[in-house]
Amino acid sequence: MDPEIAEKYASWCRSIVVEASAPSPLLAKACEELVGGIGSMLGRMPLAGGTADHGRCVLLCAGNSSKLHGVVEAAELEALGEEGYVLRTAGEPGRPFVAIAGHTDRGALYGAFHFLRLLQTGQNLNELNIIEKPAAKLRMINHWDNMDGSVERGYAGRSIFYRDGKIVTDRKRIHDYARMMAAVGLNAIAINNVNVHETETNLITSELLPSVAAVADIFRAYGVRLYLSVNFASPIQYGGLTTADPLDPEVRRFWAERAADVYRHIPDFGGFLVKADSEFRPGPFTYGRDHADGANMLAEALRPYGGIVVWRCFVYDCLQDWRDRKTDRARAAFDHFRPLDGKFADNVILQIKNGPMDFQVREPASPLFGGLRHTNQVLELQITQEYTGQQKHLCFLIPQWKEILDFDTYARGEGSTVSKAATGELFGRPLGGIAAVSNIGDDANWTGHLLAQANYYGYGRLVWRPELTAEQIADEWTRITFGHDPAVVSTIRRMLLDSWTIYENYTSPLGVGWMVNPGHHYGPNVDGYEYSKWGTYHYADCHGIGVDRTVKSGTGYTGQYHDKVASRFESIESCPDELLLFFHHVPYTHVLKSGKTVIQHIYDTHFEGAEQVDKLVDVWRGLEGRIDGDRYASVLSRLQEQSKHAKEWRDVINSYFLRKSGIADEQGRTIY
Ligand code: GCV
Repeated sequence: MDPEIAEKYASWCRSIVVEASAPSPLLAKACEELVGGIGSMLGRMPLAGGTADHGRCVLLCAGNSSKLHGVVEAAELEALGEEGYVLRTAGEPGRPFVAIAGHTDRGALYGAFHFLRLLQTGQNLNELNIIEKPAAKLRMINHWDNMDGSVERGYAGRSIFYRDGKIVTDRKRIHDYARMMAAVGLNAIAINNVNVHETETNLITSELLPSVAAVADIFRAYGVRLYLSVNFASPIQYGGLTTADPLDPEVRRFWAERAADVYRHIPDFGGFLVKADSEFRPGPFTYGRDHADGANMLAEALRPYGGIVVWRCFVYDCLQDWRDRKTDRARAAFDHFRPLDGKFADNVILQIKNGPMDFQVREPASPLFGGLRHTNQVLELQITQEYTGQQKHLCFLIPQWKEILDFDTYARGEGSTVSKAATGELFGRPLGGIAAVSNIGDDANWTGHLLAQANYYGYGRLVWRPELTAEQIADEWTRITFGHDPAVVSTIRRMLLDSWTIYENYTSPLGVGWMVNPGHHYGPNVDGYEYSKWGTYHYADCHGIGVDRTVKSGTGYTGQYHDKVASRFESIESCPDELLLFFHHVPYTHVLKSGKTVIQHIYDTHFEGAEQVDKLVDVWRGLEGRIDGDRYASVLSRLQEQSKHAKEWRDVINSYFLRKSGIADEQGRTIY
């Protein structure tokens, strides 16, 4: 930190005064974070627990306190709700102080982290007046961790929670992780994979609940609630019953007993996350019941304790016949859940993936946003880079998420964004929020690719304040992580902001998706999923490519959107280029709005994308000596892998389409 700025900060941060109506562990944590954070930044520990009467200080408050009189009024404090806070510079001349005030201790904790962020990003403290509360009530992380220590779609080492079928006993890493979650504003975590296998089915049993409770204690200390993914067939697998029929009284009793046991161990347990009737997971369909029957049964069990059911909408036919041109996987979630709108209990939230397929580099927003009016919903994003380079490639996902959040569903006229639908604001739903699949593991730097940390950080920041721009988030993360050297900040910020477009350039074109190797999903394979059962096709032949999802001549998917959106996607003229092949089958000679033909666009973007990655390597090399050697080398080696691999993508995709179409590249570049 610049010594001059450090000196200024030090004058504010000599002591921390804590004010609360009752003793509070969360406030104690907030104070501990301030002391530790300030101490490590300034090299001087502030004094904690003094009074406000000795000159400049930081005043940390939860609830109303006489020290806030004339600084934060009672009504203002109350308006902050459960999690909001005020950061305000106040006090008499000569004895000013910075107030960090929440209506609750949880608000104060988030305020403390915001204050530390101000110092890390070099902000002036003289005239602070910041009032914040989160846009989304539920700000959740889903871990796809298994108890054998593996992480489904994990690219950053092994699980931090489990090893060899057990919850780890050394929980230091979990503790650090809980701090990290709170620091970026997250408040809920499901600690096991939604694909709940045999061992994990037992997480809700008396044998394992004491260790789960110990993990919940760690998260509680940072205001994060713990959830578990459950196996819908638990009554059979664990309960010794012959059925998991949600309307069967014995099954209901089973779940009621499990819920009671869970809450005996974890009084503030969040609830159950459920993947049912999806990719071979059990669910209510087996018993001729629907998803509302299934979800409501679990909701009833959790209701006495205030728990919720987060029920996933990722339901589709994964045994599709590729010859069947009528079934369209993109339609599935809406077709299953739209007819059930209004039938779910109040403590059920439907978790909806951002797009209708599965976290591809480009998809339109799911039509369930704006399509469900009477049902709580939560948007599901994927931080882990399953389809976006698996943390070997740089792909900063905030710009993608911004587009999703800002997508206008027109459900209640203009401005009916996905963000408002997910938070519950659009239809006045009591519950709502955003969840995302974690990208962390036990790698020393948490995320494998160091720069992939920016996705986790940015996720937290964005769900707290969706109006933040990708630029702001990239800037913040870069400064917090690497300091303020202008060359470093501007280079890394630019790299992050360009990376999604670059990745899209050399991978699947124009919204078509899926051209990856089956199973592990890394690397190009244009027909990898073309003749498979998964419902993921591009229909490329010698004339053209793309999926006709129109009402007029295709699968009718466009009709799931509200009129204004539906007609934009329905017509080739108004469909945006970047989603053209998602919605339409067109000849390679079709001219895009950019003025290029589809085939030339494919060639150009793939050559350009691979070149852009080479430039990323070059600009990163320009930072040598400006950042520490280890981090420099680790990112460089990932970028070098990306550069090699982008060329593989370029050549596979271009060669495939040259051979299919027989149309030469206008620029005569080498295609194989
Ligand atoms: C957890 C995709 C992934 C699966 C994942 C699934 C889901 O299909 O490839 O690994 O399973 O989505 O979201 O349930």
